[in-house]
Amino acid sequence: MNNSEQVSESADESATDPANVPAPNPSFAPQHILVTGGAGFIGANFVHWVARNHPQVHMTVLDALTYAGKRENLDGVPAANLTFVHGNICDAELVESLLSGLNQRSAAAVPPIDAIVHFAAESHNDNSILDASPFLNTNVTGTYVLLEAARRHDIRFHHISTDEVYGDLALDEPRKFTEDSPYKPSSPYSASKAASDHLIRAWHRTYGVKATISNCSNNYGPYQHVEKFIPRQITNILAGIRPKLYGTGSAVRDWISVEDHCTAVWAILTHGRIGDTYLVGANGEMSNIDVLRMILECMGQPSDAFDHVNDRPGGDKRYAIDATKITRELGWRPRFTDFAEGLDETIQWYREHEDWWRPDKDATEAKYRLQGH
Ligand code: NAD
Ligand code: TDX
Repeated sequence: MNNSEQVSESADESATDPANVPAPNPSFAPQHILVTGGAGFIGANFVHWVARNHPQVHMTVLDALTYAGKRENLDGVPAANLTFVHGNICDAELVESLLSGLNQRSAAAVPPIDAIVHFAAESHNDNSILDASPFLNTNVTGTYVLLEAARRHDIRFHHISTDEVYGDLALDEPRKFTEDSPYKPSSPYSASKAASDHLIRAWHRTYGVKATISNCSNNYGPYQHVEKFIPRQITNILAGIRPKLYGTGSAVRDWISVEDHCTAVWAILTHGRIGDTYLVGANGEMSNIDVLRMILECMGQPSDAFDHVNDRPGGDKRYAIDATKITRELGWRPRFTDFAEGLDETIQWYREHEDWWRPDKDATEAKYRLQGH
């Protein structure tokens, strides 16, 4: 892979403590990033983070504004940093027009797009069990469209993926996922993400696309859709509905603050080894029932004030990330490792943003009732 066109960046605004970043790889200083799915949960957090920490970078957000995306998630991002395009990543003509600069605002002197950070996806396992087709369109075909565009324009590509591509681990084993774990996805969602990872690897190897992949564990924080575990339970309590726990609640997830995920993506984009995969996690393993009990306690509810509901068909038992590679190679470390504190702040955010979540709540719960959840 030829990195010669990648330019040096002063390490002043590194994703983590710059003193800890050994930066063994050629560094890359993006000037204009195409952020797909930037109006969703993690994408929006990433756009806010980049605008705050790297204000010289322009971002074009391409987002279809599905049920999971909201334009207002980007409110507060300075106009100088952001171009918002409402559109679909499967639309090859639109993607081409963005990379060719045809869609650019004439007034601003914005440099051409030199990187794609690809968050856009159908992201919810339960939805994929009801209907897999949007998952195949967006996660597989959409990724293919973006890869072909990155190939034509020879630009940097970072793909956001998930630890779910590795299937699950037993509750009682010490093993964690590493970059060498075999792919073994369980759900239509995770199978579609695994397929997209394979496309990235193939386009790198065959065509030399300058791609990297991150596989991250479960994120929590502001702007997460109320369909997901933590926001669903918080907003249930706020709406006077009893929280719903799948099965016994023994399944384990490895929680990471969304801001820590964003700094990891930045570290990989700017210093990652082209063609490589990096696992991202914060040693945050916790059973679902323990997380729910923490939410109940924090919100002043009795510890048994919830319902057990149907388990997810094929539901994964445990995820756990070994983040040694990204720590050793890029000096990245999670900063927000006090889960109780992070959960408390997240609860506070949902308390203060009822206008944001309320419009989605009824439809989300109605869909869950169909599934016995
Ligand atoms: P999300 O569902 O909150 O947001 C997805 C965004 O993509 C939305 O804004 C939606 O409108 C947009 N989108 C969907 N289809 C599109 C299309 N065809 N064209 C353009 N835009 C489209 O998802 P999220 O939780 O923010 O996840 C973002 C990425 O991170 C996904 O790729 C997901 O697989 C991955 N990931 C998520 C987690 C997690 O805990 N949420 C963990 C690891 C990896
Ligand atoms: O109401 C619920 N009750 C419950 O017990 C919901 C919605 C979920 N659960 C359980 C199922 C899982 O064991 O909680 C766990 C977490 O569920 P989700 O929030 O749906 O997340 P998960 O399926 O683990 O996937 C998430 O992390 C990996 C994201 O949604 C994915 O996009 C990401 O790839």
